[in-house]
Formats: sequence, C-alpha cells, structure tokens
Amino acid sequence: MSSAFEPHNIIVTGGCGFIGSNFVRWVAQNHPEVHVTVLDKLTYAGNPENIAGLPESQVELVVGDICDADLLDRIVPGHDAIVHYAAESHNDNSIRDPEPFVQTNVVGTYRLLEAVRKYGIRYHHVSTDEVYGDLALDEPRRFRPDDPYKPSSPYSSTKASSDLLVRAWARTYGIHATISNCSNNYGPYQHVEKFIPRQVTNILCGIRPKLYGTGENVRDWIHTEDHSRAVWDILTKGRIGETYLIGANGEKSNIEVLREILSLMGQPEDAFDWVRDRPGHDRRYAIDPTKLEEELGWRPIHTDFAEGLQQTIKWYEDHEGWWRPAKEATERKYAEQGQ
Ligand code: NAD
Ligand code: TDX
Repeated sequence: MSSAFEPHNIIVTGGCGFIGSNFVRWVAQNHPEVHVTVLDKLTYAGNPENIAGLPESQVELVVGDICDADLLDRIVPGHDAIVHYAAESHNDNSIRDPEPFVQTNVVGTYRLLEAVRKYGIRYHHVSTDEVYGDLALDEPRRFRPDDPYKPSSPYSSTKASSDLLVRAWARTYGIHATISNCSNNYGPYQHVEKFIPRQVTNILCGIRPKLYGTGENVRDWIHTEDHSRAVWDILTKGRIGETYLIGANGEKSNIEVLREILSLMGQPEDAFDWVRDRPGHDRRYAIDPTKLEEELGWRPIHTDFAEGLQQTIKWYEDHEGWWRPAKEATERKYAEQGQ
C-alpha cells in the first residue's frame, strides 16, 4: 500500500537527544507548516538546549517518559503521527547496565504502539543497522532490509526487539507503521560518550584519544542531516509496513577516522592510546541503501566525510559550554572500565 502522507502535527520522541533534535530543527526549518511536540524524558542524554531558539508556536516540549501510558493518553490525541527516536542509545552503557535499555527501548516502544493502535495515527520507528549483527571485514555483502536479525549487544538486542514489536503490530493490528535502520550518525549535538565527539573533546581537553581493540572495526558514517531527510521522505512517501535502510556509503575503520580527526586538529598521527576492547564488539557495519534511493529518490548531500568532520570539529570547538558539563563524568565512567 502506498501512502502520500502530509503531516500537520507530529510527536517526536527523544527530540532533545542527538539525532532527534537534529530532526526537529530540520523540520522547523524546512516544513514550517508542521507543528512538533517533542516528548522527552531528559535523561543524561537529553538537553533542551538542543532545540532552544525554535519558534514556540511551532515546537513544544513535553517532559515525560514514553513508558507512561496515561501521559500518552493525554498528549497523543490531536496528533497525526509519532516519529520515535527516544532510546537508551549507547552500547557501552548497555553492557554496564542493560535494565534501562529493556525498559525504554522495549517497553517504551510497546506503549507507543498501543497508543498508535488506540488513536489510529501514523508511526515511524527509528532504528539501527546493528540489529543485523556484524559483517566480516573482507565480505563484499552489505546489510539489506530482509536480512535476518542477529544483534550482539544488550543495546542492539533491545532495538531488534522493538523493531519486531513494530512488525507484529503492523501485521496483526494493521497500524500504519514504517521502520528505518540507519548507520552511524555524526554531526552537531552528539553526546561526548560517542566515538567522534569523545575523541574531539579529548583533544580539546588535552586528553589522549582512546581507541578500542585493534581499531580495525568498520562503521558506515552518515551525516545526521542526511538521516533527517531520509526519515522525512519515509514518513511522507514510504510504503506502509516497509523497512528502509539508511546509509551513505561511508565505511571507514575506527583508526582511519581517528587519524583524520588527529590530522584535522593538528596532532601527530600516533597521539592516542590503545585501550581495552568492547566485549562482543561488532566488527563491521555496512548499509545497502538501494531501496531508499530507488523507491523514494533519496540521496545523501554530505558526501565529503572530511568536510563534514571538519564542520563537526568546529562545532565542538565553538560550543564548549554545551559539552563541558558532561565531559568529566563521562570520562570517569570510561576510566573505571579501563577505556
Ligand atoms: P541520544 O542518546 O542522543 O538521545 C536519546 C533521547 O531520548 C534523549 O533526549 C533522551 O532524554 C530521550 N529518552 C531516553 N529515554 C526516554 C524515555 N523513556 N522517554 C522519553 N525520552 C527518553 O540518542 P541518538 O544517538 O540521538 O539516537 C536516537 C535514535 O536513533 C535511537 O532510537 C537510536 O537507536 C537511533 N540510532 C542512532 C544512531 C547513532 O549513530 N547515534 C544510528 C542509528 C539509529
Ligand atoms: O572511545 C571510544 N573508542 C572506540 O574505539 C568509543 C566511545 C568507541 N570506539 C569504537 C567502538 C565502535 O567500533 O568506535 C566505534 C563507534 O562507537 P560508538 O560511537 O559507541 O558507536 P556504535 O557502538 O557503533 O553505535 C552507534 O551507531 C549505531 C550508536 O551509538 C548507536 O546508537 C547506533 O545504533
């Protein structure tokens, strides 16, 4: 079934986090006719500053938990879609303490699906390529939408669980849902616990960057703005019940990315520390975005990784007041686990 959907009043869960806030700012700029209600619990990863300055008539923040069914009953009616970004999102945290991952990623998604079923609105589910497990470094294959699910970490297994709930609710109850699985995002407003912001802010603080294991693990990088454009295309033009993979042909090993950061920031290429590997560390992710490109005509705009990285570094240089409050506690946690 094909849908040409024109949203007017959407809920964006997790809209104060990294990718959610980039999406909210993108919608505010490109679709001023659409009202956005951000539903965010403001965990350690959520920051209202990420959506500060947007017109109050267009973007409203409701602070609350997606697991709260009563709250959903109060705010969902009157909206025509939910775009679901809220999650516990960091693999290393999930290894230390999986419980909030099960609660937010699995139970939270279940609550949203029940609200969608009750109020009959459109639902888009934002997920990750990590649900497909990992690939060998030398394998020509890339992930495709119908690949089997093989998640490795507590984080990715809770995301996989949430995707399966969406598929079941679409098939059994006929909710109008789509799913997207995206590769690793980079860009402004990403928490300093994640790879690129951690290394950039380490260098800005005079701390040596930290590389896990052998540094050979490959991630498929996409600029967060390209992710936002893809989610909008799927929400408005995607086929109901379908899964779309979002990726920008951005495969790079971690050591390559780190050397690029060191070089752009004027550091010697060996000015980093090797640290303990992540348990269960996925070797390689790689997305085949053909379905998204051929069906919906989406193409990435940020195709020059070095340029995107340079702009991201500049953003962290210019926004020390944004990241500084989280830096010390984040590094303390990493130090405790030898990373
Ligand atoms: P993030 O950790 O930066 O932000 C998560 C946001 O969700 C925060 O604002 C947090 O306060 C909010 N939140 C957490 N629990 C909540 C709850 N119970 N109720 C309401 N709000 C809650 O995450 P991110 O990196 O922006 O990721 C956003 C989404 O995109 C996630 O679903 C993630 O799985 C997915 N994703 C991320 C990447 C990536 O590279 N970061 C790639 C693919 C998919
Ligand atoms: O200090 C570090 N050193 C290091 O070598 C950190 C923080 C990470 N790494 C490695 C681990 C990964 O191979 O860098 C790679 C990227 O790490 P993360 O930024 O933690 O991302 P990843 O685990 O790949 O997951 C990300 O992409 C998929 C997001 O955090 C997820 O939310 C998303 O689903």
